[in-house]
Amino acid sequence: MPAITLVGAQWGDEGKGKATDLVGSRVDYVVRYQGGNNAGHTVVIGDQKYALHLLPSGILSPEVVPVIANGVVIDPGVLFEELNGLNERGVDTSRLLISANAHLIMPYHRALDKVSERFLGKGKIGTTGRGIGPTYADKISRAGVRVQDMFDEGILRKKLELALHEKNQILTKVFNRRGLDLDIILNEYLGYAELLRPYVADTSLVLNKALDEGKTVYLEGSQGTLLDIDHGTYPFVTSSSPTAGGASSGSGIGPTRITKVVGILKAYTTRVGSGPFPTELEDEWGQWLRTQGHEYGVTTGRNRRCGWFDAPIARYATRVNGITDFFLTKLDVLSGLERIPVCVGYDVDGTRHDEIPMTQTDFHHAQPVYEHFEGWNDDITNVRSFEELPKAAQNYVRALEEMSGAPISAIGVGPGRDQTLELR
Ligand code: 2SA
Ligand code: GDP
Ligand code: MG
Repeated sequence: MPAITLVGAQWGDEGKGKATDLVGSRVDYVVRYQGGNNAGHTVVIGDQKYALHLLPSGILSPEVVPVIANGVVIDPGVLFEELNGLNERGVDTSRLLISANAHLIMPYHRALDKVSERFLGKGKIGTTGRGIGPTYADKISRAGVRVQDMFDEGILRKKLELALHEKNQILTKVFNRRGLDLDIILNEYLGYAELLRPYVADTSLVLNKALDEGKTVYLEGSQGTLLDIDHGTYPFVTSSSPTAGGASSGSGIGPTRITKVVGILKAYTTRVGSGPFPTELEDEWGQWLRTQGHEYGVTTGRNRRCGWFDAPIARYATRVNGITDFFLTKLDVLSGLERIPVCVGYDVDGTRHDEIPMTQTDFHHAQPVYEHFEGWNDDITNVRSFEELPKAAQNYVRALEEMSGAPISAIGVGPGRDQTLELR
């Protein structure tokens, strides 16, 4: 059986948590391959709502083995807080596996994330402040601390000495903040080491063996395509690779073993943080979408910026991820609109663009060109088949499918597990 990747097709918060949870009973492993506790994945099961930040959404399915793979950055304090929170709600988390190669978020990463955002002022990225960027920066510059380093006190101390030599200079001299104490950090992380030990594994080996045995592996992306460090709206991106290529390097599963890439696509568009967003609505319609769709950050509580569906973005996601099919979410949110605008291209300083412009400067200038689709009034949250949807909703879905370049295989009509229409 294959490995399947799930990616956010826009700027995150498309409903990946729900989509992953849905396949829970049909897969054996659910793997996080990038990002950290910047993610906020919501799963609604009956009257219970779970907000997951670091743990894979598969943790809620008793038959699934959840895996935090090498591409993830882990804040151990947050990890145990999340595990304890789930345990208190009766969720068994003992099956969790964590890669020995995953990098650790350290207190100086969190401090630097916050202080550099403050320094950037109006030009800030709008990060979640969880230390994600500085942790990946250290990983790439080969100065990071990995999970396995916690099991060797000598190595951990040496790495911390090197890191703090640099970070404390930056914190005190550049940003006028207090430096951090090596022994306090060392003792805190040595404490986590013993708690973490039972979960740590060679996750790439485990996953490849599972595939050899015919098991199904589901690679759950966080954030989204347009937040990818390479393919997103740089520098207004996260510091990892949420796109499908990242699933391979972030898990140690070769690309030839991944046979399906599901794009999660919201029926409109949202974004948290700074950066270009051509269809953003800064008027009462943006507020209308925010209210109807409950568009607030799951991790930070921030208002999400809201706008109409952007077809060039969906096409771009299909292209850079090799999306094989889409899960269209939140169609129910659009009920009650007379006409629904959809961005079909851009006007950039008088020139028509059918695809995302090559340069960020052009993308910042992109004005959406809209086509309007007939809306529907009926509440569709109880609909369970495509044919039961109002004709106008069916037409809207079919139009999005045609413009996005891959078939839509499922539609979300509410946050609940059962509020999903499967198309094929
Ligand atoms: P970071 O913290 O370095 O990853 O921030 C860099 C950019 O990435 C965006 N980002 C996100 N965008 C959408 N959803 C995310 N998760 C949370 C959620 C966000 C929240 O589910 O709602 O609660 O605010 C997420 N994580 C990172 C971020 O906004 C920056 O634009
Ligand atoms: P993720 O980061 O991609 O997992 O998405 P978030 O959890 O941050 O945000 C998606 C929100 O939409 C959550 O509150 C979900 O419960 C909710 N949701 C998911 N699918 C649907 C849907 O089809 N309809 C509605 N109304 N809500 C949905
Ligand atoms: Mg989210």
